[in-house]
Amino acid sequence: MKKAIITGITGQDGAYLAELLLSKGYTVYATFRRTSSVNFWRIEELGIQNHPNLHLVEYDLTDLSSSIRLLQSTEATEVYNLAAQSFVGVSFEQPVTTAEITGLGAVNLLEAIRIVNPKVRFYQASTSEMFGKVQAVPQKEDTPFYPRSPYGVAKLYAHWMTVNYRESYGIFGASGILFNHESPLRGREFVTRKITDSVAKIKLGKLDVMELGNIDAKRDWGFAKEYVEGMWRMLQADEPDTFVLATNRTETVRDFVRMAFKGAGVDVDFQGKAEAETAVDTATGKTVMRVNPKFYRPAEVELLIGDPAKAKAKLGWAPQTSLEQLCQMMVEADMRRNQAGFSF
Ligand code: NDP
Ligand code: GDR
Repeated sequence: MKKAIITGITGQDGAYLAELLLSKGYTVYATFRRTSSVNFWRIEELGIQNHPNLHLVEYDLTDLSSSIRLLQSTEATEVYNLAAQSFVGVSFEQPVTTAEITGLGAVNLLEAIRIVNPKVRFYQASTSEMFGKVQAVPQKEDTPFYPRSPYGVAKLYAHWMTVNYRESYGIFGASGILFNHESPLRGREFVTRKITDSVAKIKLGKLDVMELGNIDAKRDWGFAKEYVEGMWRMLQADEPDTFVLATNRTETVRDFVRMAFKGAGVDVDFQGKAEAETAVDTATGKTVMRVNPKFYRPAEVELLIGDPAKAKAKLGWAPQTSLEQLCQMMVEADMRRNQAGFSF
């Protein structure tokens, strides 16, 4: 029976990846941080919290000695490093913490692998945020990096350390450069889920208007459940490598707002420009979205669109779910939750 470590089980991808590995017969050691009230709502929603092969392990990525003990005690042969301070906006407020967790944290695990068992296969959750300021489109594995946030810079360090441990010590370090991937399990601070949750609240009369930042930003959004399959495939490959996972379609945040309202049966018109832009319900004339510059970032990634051709050719991976289907799935989940008084 294969044994895998997943760091970040309380996050979106950790939950989906645990579900996938358990379905493949793995024993999964899934790590969570000590907090005063740990929240396992995602694995509960997937119904895997009591799976006999799922072992929840208390662990902090910033602690080298516990990384070493984690490797020793589990004897896992695959490590998926999904833990991170992953919110770009917060990384501008907490650059040092972001560097320690998102950047150096990965090195703690790489060092633990080097010390305990260099044969362990390692997956690093890299990101399209490393491309940052547009150098070329669509972005692919050899596009130059130009990160635009402390988060992007920290992830770029972790990415290069993964490549360096691959080249220096022969460690099987795979780096997945994943573009934005969303789902009903997405955290509510990220824009897609903020939008679908707000749309549900507005539709149910629990909120008047949602406030957003830069709605001109363009993102390549895919479905998280399909992206964790790509992570697994990267660790089953013959050689460690770097792969882009993306849909090769890009839309603005504004388009996603329109799509989400449509999914709830509401047509909206956008009016005004920049900081004064609003979206108005065409049936009632009510303003349901307005821009608030407080959500602008000091530096923005304007356009992301990825080319997943290498992953398709070498891993047989391709996205299946359209953005319309994904958005509809999220709106419906948030309608159900808000009707039931669910608040995560
Ligand atoms: P989430 O923010 O949902 O989850 C992050 C996880 O990391 C949480 O379980 C969190 O725990 C944990 N974590 C944070 N700090 C520490 C720490 N010091 N020690 C141990 N665990 C910690 O992220 P996603 O699931 O969306 O993303 C997974 C990974 O993929 C992240 O590394 C992210 O940066 C990266 N990524 C995500 C993309 C996306 O679109 N979703 C795209 C590209 C990369 P807690 O709940 O306690 O905060
Ligand atoms: P991102 O995702 O920064 O791409 O990072 P996020 O959903 O936070 O932002 C996407 C775009 O929407 C704009 N935006 C807003 N964003 C948020 N969160 N809240 C708002 O109110 C809002 N209004 C406009 C942002 O400015 C941005 O342009 C995500 C994370 O999951 C990272 O961990 C991951 O690495 C990348 O995706 C790929």
